[in-house]
Amino acid sequence: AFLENVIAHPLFTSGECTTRFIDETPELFDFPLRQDRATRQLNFLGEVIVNGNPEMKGRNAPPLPIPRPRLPACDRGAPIPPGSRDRLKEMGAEGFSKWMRDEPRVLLTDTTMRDAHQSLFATRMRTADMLAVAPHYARMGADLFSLECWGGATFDVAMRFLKEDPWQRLGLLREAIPNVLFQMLLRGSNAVGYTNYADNVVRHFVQQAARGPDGVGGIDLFRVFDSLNWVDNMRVAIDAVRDAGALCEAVMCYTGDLFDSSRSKYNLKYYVDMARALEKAGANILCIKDMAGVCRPNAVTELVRVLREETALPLHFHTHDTSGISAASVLAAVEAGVDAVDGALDSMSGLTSQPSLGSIVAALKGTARDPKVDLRALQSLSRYWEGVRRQYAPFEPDIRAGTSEVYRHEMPGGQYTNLREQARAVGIEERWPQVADAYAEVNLLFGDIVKVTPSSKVVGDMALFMVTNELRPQDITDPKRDIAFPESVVQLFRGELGYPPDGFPEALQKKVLNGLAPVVGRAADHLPDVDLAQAKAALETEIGRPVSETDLASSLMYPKVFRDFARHDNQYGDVSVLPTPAFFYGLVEGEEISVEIDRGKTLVIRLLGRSDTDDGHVKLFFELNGQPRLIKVPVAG
Ligand code: 3PY
Ligand code: ZN
Repeated sequence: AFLENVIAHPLFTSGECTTRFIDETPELFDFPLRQDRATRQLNFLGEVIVNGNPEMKGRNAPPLPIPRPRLPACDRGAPIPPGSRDRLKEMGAEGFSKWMRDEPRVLLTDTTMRDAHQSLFATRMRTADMLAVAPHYARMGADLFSLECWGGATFDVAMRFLKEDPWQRLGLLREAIPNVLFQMLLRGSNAVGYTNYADNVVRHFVQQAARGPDGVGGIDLFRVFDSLNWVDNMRVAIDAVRDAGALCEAVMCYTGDLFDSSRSKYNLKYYVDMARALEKAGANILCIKDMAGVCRPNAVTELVRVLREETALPLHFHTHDTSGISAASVLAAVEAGVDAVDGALDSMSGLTSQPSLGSIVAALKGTARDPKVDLRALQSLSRYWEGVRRQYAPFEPDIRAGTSEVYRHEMPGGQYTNLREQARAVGIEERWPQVADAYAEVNLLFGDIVKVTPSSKVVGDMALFMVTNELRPQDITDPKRDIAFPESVVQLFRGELGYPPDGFPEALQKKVLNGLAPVVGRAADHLPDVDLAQAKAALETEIGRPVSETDLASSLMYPKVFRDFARHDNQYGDVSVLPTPAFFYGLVEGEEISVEIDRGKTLVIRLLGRSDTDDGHVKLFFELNGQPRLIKVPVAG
């Protein structure tokens, strides 16, 4: 236990400990009476088997057992070919950016491990499923431009629902895939949260993300956006990314319709001005982020053509397939000269996710922009994801086809499944079409704003509020009608997320704020820097263990979620190593799983049977590495 404490201590891991480390670090001698790791894993499994994973409340488990996803054939020990990350190391961010612009091939990003599952099954994909295939990616996907595998909603969902450490995911993936760029989605001053953070918290977060846990290496390409397209709210993040030596991809969120003269706010000039401002702010790459999937082929053609003329930066196009025809826009963007595009591997594509990467590759074969990647390799990776996706069936909404309605409601693909979740949680899932209509109405009430996390969450909150309270737009604007607006709406109109370039509609702002003063300038300008050393010390005292810089970053982003996660981790240990069906659905009698709790240390667990007791417990009979083990689980009230 002493050695474990030493190894886990942040001073030791940072390499900054001196010979006085042991004398001056009394907590090294704290040996809490903790159950061993195997028992804690069995306790967790016991809880899930008897009481269910809390995440499964109200959902039906798929028929069990679920067949194990089949990994593609690949020599996991073969040398790893050089990839885009090696190129970045060689050229530096600026040289890399020039290389991108001059490259005739269109470059491909695979979003499977971030946006695709965020958009298809509420961000629930677990580390274990990513890690299993990571060595294959390093060898079979080495031609890819980048893997979007972190950030966005994955950060809080990992801790909140999956009870795993997002930093650990990043570090383990990094170790397995040293050659391809890792890309994350960063919400500017909102970092990976839903509100502005103090500038030094954002800087600290970016530093940690670029370094990775224990300095193993982390994110190489940060896609930075602001939920109201407000460049001033992106500068701190942009500077931090550049200071870290990583690639800074700055985003223009695409909204509305470039060619709709009745809605001229988001016209070509709007994007050109923004692109110029981002280039000046220090971007290495520009992203057209079509988060809802409403950027029509003619619009993207014009944008790419003009933006490539007006700036010296390479362009990256991101879209969602909610309409069912987003590949037309991707192909149009490629034809117009876009430098990189996003897609998801076939089995994780379509619907609210990205268009199919494999089909994009096939469609461009033999053209001047042929991406020249190994399509067969991508297809076999996709077959693995198909098996993985089956495990998450209860988290998929019942959407079977593309829908042209997206052009009206403009809901981001990454929000769609989450908002449906929220609707389900408040018991109005069957009124979903009304929620979608209300979403479009709220957008107009709010002055036709950019809708992307977190502004989209506010629009979603308001839409749910209107549907549950049977409110129409005229009720909202009626000066004589009192409305208790949701907290997030008040925050938005106060400017806590920033402001759209033309502000919010004045009359509604006045009504929502009800006498509250709006924030002047950037909200983050009013947030004092956090004393990081003090916050860390306080956290260590509170949770009774040494905390790392990445723990600190998690706690600064999500204080309560992090503490709940730390408590869970203390009680049950690292449950990210459990196979996904066992984590969500428990084990069926006779089922056996093997769980690698540490490198080279594997537990073989089999559920032999169960019996109910008359004192409100269930006895579970396990076999652990061949030895019988009994676990008594209280039945939850
Ligand atoms: C996120 O911020 O999580 C998004 O996916 C925005 O598109
Ligand atoms: Zn997206």
